[in-house]
Amino acid sequence: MKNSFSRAIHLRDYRAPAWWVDEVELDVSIADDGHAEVAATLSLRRNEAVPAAPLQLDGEALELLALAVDGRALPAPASFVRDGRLELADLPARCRLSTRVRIRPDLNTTLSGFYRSKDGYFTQCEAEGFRRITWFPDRPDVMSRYTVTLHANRERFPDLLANGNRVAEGEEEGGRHWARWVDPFPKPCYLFAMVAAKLDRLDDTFTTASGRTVDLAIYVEPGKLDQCGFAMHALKKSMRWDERRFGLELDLDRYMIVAVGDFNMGAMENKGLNIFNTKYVLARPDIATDVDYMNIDRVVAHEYFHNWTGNRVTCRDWFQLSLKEGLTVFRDQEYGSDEYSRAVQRIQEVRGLRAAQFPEDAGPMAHPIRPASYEEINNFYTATVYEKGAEVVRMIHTLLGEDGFRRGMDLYFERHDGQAVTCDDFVSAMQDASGVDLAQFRRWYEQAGTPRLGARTAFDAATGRWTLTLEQSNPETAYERRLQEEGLRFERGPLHIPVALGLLDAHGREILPTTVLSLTEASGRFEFDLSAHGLKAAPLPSLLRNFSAPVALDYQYGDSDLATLMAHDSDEFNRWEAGQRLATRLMLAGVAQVQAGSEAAVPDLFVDAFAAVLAKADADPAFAAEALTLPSEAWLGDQMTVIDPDAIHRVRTLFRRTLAERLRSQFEALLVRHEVAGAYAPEPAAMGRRALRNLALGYLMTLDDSALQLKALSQFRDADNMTDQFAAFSLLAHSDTPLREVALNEFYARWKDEALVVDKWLAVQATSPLSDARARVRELMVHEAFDLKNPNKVYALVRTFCAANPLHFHAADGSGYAYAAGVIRELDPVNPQVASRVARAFDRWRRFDDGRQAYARRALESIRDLPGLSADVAEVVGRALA
Ligand code: B3K
Ligand code: ZN
Repeated sequence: MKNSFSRAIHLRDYRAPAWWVDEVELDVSIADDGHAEVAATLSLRRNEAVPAAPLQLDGEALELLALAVDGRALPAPASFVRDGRLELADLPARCRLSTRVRIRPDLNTTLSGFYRSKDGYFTQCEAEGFRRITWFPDRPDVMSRYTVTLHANRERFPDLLANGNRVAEGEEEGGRHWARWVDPFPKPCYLFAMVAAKLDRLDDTFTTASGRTVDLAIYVEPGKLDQCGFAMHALKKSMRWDERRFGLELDLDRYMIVAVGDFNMGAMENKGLNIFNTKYVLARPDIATDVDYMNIDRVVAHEYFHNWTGNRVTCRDWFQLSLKEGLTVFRDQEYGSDEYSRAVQRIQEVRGLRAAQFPEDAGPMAHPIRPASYEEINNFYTATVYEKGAEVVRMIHTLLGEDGFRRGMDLYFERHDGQAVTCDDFVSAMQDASGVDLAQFRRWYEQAGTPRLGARTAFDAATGRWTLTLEQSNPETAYERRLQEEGLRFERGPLHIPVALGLLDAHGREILPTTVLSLTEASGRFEFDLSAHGLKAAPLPSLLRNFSAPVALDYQYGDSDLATLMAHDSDEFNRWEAGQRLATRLMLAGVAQVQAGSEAAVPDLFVDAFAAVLAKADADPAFAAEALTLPSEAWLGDQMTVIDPDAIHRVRTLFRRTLAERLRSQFEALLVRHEVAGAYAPEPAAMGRRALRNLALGYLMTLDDSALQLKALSQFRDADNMTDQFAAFSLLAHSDTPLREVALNEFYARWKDEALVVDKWLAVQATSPLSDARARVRELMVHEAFDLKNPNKVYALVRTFCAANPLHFHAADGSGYAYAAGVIRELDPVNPQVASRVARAFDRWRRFDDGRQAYARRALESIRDLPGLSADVAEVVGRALA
């Protein structure tokens, strides 16, 4: 943990390392009392390309026992350590440096470095965890070959794993054993991994396109072998997909995935030894929902794809994080689109982007996908770096086309395989391979903020000329203000925005198929000759098809234009988008009415447009489930100058209930029609039908009808799969009826031994709209099911409450804020990374009324003033208060 006064680190200060580490030999011995000794020998070579400088190694929470150069021990090793750095001057240009340290994995609650989870030991090194294992230049541009020998008690830790291939193993005295692993690929230390545990293993093999047979293994806690079949299936699918779509084959003889229950994030792409949160490995029809299956598929693929985009070609420094994350998210999105419905995947991605990234751009943590400065890199594994990063890669794909993009990828690997590079190198490869000028496009990497794209149209019926005027504006964000304070100059300017457009006539027939325009100036005029179509009225534009750029579009669509687009646009994404736009507009009007003291009403036009989607739902149930989902309370709030969570909740509830009343028989018919027969399978068509059916049940449950409640209860009790059980359970748990307690008790009693299902039980209570939600969440903090040390539990209960229950987190009496601040203060000394993620819930605090702001400020200050506050939380809270 760094101290809270640590200064920002700047991209412009990047210097190549003065020393390379060609080889690393690690000898790790886990003692029976829970500590471990790590002996490291680094083969050092001076980097002749930069001026000579002392060797500097990073270390954190290490007890240095011995230090030697070329076998000669240096006395008083601690005297070489200052401010968390071990510095050695006057070393020979090539030498071998040996260190021996003691570490305490049993006490390591940060889950960064080497730590204990249940009965085993695991690592997490990205971004800067390796320095908690041994002294090392902990930066991604130092790439080394690793040989790792692990020693531990054989009975307790039969599985000793590290990256690469096991080359030797043996017995030792005292019931101990050892194993040696060699990773043939040079790698940065953030990709290092080791595991010592007692695990069950699922084995499989995969024959690559070039005919090599690779061993695959998934390791899980004993007794869970029946829960890893799907992850293995996903792994093989993604391996095949990467061969087909990108011509990329696995380079290893052995690929392992280890699942662990205590893990800060989703998963980690360590070379040949991925370590995963159990949430993204374990699945069985009765314990995992369709959404869980889909997430497992995507995360397994994501980590696998990193083997090329991230591991073979890695980042020069952490400012370049989006080089590997944006690109790999783009790749896993494309995988998802090829495996499931492309339109539905796109809708879900954009919904996610708007839920997390747009507010990030609008809040105190705003940063571009390649920030110029940071205090704590772990705070920058953000929606911006990941999801906006993927949007930026997607725009390059849109501008270059599939073939051009593929040539760019090929050139990128040709040039940079085995290197640590920058985002600029990636863009250059894309530009050079395609001939498309991306000079101005690069601004997306350095400019924060969600651009607003204004559109105006004019039509001359006499000549058939239609004109589109586009204007972009790039509002200043918290990021530029901060750069200024840090004395960094920055000029904002227009971005290169690809705008995909189609045109419809008054009957909804397409008269211009999708065309991509490039807006490169602050404003641009685009003319179209439509005389051939003999139009009497202006055409209806379908703008920003498939969400061709991560911008906020301002165009004055009429309500009936939106209804036409909803019904007829050939671009499925924009069919969905039109519905969201219409719903957002009408619901915000309702909020204004409520605020003015009158009652909101749901216009007939909206019910009719909605009914039209319902009528066509059978053609594509997965799409219909998306199109019939109203914009979230958080999204509605983000559109307001001052967010009013109570009025928003009231109006959204009213809209849902009105739709249910008016379309009751249609919803009931869906329930019957889309019953999925046969055994559960996480397969796209069935998933879509379950989603639609459970959406219908959700609407019907707003009617407070006891017959429907009993229907939900029997679905809850009788479902043979978690998707249907969980859908009914959530609805019952959020209903103000006696069945609520019945469902909560039965669900817990049935699943209390399945940690991931208990997380669902917690999360459902955290999102409850009922009036006792806050009291319940507080009570659950001391329930046996909760554990502050386990990130999944904190995310399920605390973060879900703060991030997904705006009604109660933003309670007018400040109790939600006080609760969150209390948890953050308690969590910070335990696990700063997780505490910091929870603290992000305060990002929007200035968007609320004065009363709420006063409470939020007090809560934030109480965190800021915590003695010994971590750098992680200090950065987030400091920015929020700035
Ligand atoms: N690369 C890891 C994330 C590491 C986060 C460190 N705080 C997982 C991923 O993006 O695939
Ligand atoms: Zn990733």
